[in-house]
Amino acid sequence: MSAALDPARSVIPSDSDLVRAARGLPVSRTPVWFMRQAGRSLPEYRALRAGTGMLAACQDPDLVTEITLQPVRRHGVDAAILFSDIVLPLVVAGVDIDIKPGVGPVVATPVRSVADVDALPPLEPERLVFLQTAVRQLVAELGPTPLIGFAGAPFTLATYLIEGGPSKEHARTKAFMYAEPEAWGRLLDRLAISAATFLRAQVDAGASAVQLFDSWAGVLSAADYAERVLPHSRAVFDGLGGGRAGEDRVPRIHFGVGTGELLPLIGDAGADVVGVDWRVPLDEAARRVGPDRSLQGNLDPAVLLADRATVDREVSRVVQQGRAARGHIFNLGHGVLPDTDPGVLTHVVELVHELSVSPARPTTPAR
Ligand code: 1CP
Repeated sequence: MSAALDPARSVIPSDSDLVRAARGLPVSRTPVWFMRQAGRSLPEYRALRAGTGMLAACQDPDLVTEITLQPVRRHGVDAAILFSDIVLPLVVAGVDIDIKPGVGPVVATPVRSVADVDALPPLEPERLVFLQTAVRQLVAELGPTPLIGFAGAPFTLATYLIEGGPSKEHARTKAFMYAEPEAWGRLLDRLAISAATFLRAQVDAGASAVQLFDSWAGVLSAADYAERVLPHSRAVFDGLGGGRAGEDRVPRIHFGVGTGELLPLIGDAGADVVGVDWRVPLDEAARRVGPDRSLQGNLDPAVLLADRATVDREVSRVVQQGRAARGHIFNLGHGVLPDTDPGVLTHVVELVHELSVSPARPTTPAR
């Protein structure tokens, strides 16, 4: 049962287990949500999306609200994540991008020169009314359950713009980064401003936390990441404002795949929580990011396709290793795979909660 439906756990989102874990405060139990928890694995999502394109769905506040709520109702997760996509700020600004089913974002005119960079339209905050309407509706519906807003980090968005669509090696992106350092800097500057605008709109409308997805940053060496990418990701967090970590600003989560070598740097970019994939165990990740940041992760999504005993053993290992971190938000190491049985996700939520109940902060109020 979600906190929204369970009066014994009625708290406000800013004092929820998710927000508390992000700040390194004691929790009643380890909070859990799943990247890509809304979407392909849910039959109710497929029914609702039938006949509506992905980008149209993302800009319809009522559809966004309903799709975002589906996994909260079904699984009792400790957070909702706004149904949207990392390319949406570009689409709203007027860049010709389509999300092709089974493929992902496809860019009509890839960015390959300084002139292409300069031709990118800025994101006007006035165009985000639909987004703020969706966030407000969600906050009202969710009650004590926090809503996570999100945006794509400059590097990961640049891979789509430069490659023209999904790619594995991101070779063209790296070539552009090396060959055209000035245009690269200008492109990432612009993407940072647009990401900060997109996040700020969500926070202003009531989101309780934000996640910056730098999904593909793991293809970079630590030196290139530090010099050519990190300053732009930091600019997103700086642009979001809200002061130092603490009660006065919503927690920030920063996630990428294959970032084992980058974990200390990712922590330095300004987040309160570092998202970790399954390659690095959380106790080792805690050593790499240090004592000032919480961790999110890191069950291998493929484990959910295995037998129940394996699922239980791996969930328990992740919960256990997460205790080494300042705070732990249970998640997968990347998004839910489309073939995942939704029943297994519900089971994982229950199991994480069972394994992590803390006597220090009981789930029912003391008498
Ligand atoms: O429940 C949720 O997590 C919210 C939904 C969500 C999120 C957080 C969607 C819906 N997209 C995203 C972020 C996103 N989009 C990321 C970062 C997270 C990650 O690493 O998985 C990335 C890289 C994208 C880009 C993207 N959009 C891809 C990946 C393509 C590639 O390079 O491999 C795809 C397939 C999309 C389309 C998309 N986004 C979301 C959905 C439900 C879909 C499928 C749309 C459809 O065809 O129906």
